[in-house]
Amino acid sequence: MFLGQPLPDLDPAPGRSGARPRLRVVVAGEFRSGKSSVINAILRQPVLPMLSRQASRPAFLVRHAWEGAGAVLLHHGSGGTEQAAVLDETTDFGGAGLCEVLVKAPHIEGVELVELPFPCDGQVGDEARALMAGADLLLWVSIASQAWRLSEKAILSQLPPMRERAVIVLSRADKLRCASDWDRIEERVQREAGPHFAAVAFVQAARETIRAAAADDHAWATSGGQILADLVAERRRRMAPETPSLPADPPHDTHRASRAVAARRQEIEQVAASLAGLVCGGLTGPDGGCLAFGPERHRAAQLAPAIRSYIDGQGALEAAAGAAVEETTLRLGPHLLLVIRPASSGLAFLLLRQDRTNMALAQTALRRIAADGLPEA
Ligand SMILES: Nc1nc2c(ncn2[C@@H]2O[C@H](COP(=O)(O)OP(=O)(O)OP(=O)(O)O)[C@@H](O)[C@H]2O)c(=O)[nH]1
Ligand SMILES: [Mg+2]
Repeated sequence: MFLGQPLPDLDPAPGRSGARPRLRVVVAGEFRSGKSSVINAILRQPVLPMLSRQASRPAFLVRHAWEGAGAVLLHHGSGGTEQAAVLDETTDFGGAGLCEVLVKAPHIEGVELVELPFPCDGQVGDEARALMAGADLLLWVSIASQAWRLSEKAILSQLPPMRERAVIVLSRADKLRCASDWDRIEERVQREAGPHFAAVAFVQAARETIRAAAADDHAWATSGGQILADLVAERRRRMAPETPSLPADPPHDTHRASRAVAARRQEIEQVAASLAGLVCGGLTGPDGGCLAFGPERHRAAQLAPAIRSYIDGQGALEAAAGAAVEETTLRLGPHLLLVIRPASSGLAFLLLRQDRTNMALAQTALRRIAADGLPEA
């Protein structure tokens, strides 16, 4: 059996009682892949201890609470709950199936972060599969230097299709030797694990980085925790009942949309949804139409013609350099970045808020959007 104990209050269909449901983020991955560290990086504080030496440990559920922060509740399969004095490497979980931890972390309000314990023999049971499949967002953690092993593929292949709700998080990126290792690994994971995940993210969640992140925005960004926290918050906003719906498609798009374009839009929206910091994006077609996406997609329709004429002007540059322009990045004002790539059908672009964007993620997303192009309407 995968989990040593039954999990009280943690059923496959997350508890949705109360006025505002919580977004359930399930953090899963093989033994010692870095799950607890990813949660700590998101939280910006070292909440979960490293417990690899303990043969049996509960699942963890961490959530924000203004009152009672610091409480550690041990839930037993029998229905009983007791409070643990501390949460560290020495905590005796007493056979509890679920350890619920309350922390002061308002940036994850309305979210529960769940770590599933994976045993070292790699056996994954029905209960774990159901919890992963039922996640609002699955963060699958894999060690960057050896990411996406056959054993991981075997686990993910047993889940129902959930690509738009799943991100692969590559841990210990701080241990990679150089930037080209990041690119090489990202490309391979993108290629081999792409059918399972909407995005790839790197984390550098060494203990000292997480400790520094508590008071240092730069350290938080470096850890990779901030970008994941942004993604989580963005998903939470989308499920909140009071969240206004995305702006309607511009009439231009709606009239032109063939079934193929509609399907393509859905694919692109899934990629875009995992990009924190995205203002809007566009993919132009051979006939000059623009498939606009992102939270402020109406801005993309206005940007597209201006970008096209700007790129047209690069012909002389390409002729002089003897090489095609692969990607263009423009800084617009202090906070906005516009990244443009030629697409098979025209061009693809993303308008991004620089302070909230992981550029590696954004460039990968843009490459993917550009490569597939836009079908004819
Ligand atoms: N340098 C570095 N160390 C990391 C990183 N992520 C995890 N570690 C270390 O790797 C070890 C295992 O990390 P955990 O976060 O406990 O991994 P886990 O998947 O929760 O482990 P189990 O719950 O035991 O399966 C710890 O010593 C961490 O400090 C990282 O991004 N960088
Ligand atoms: Mg752990």
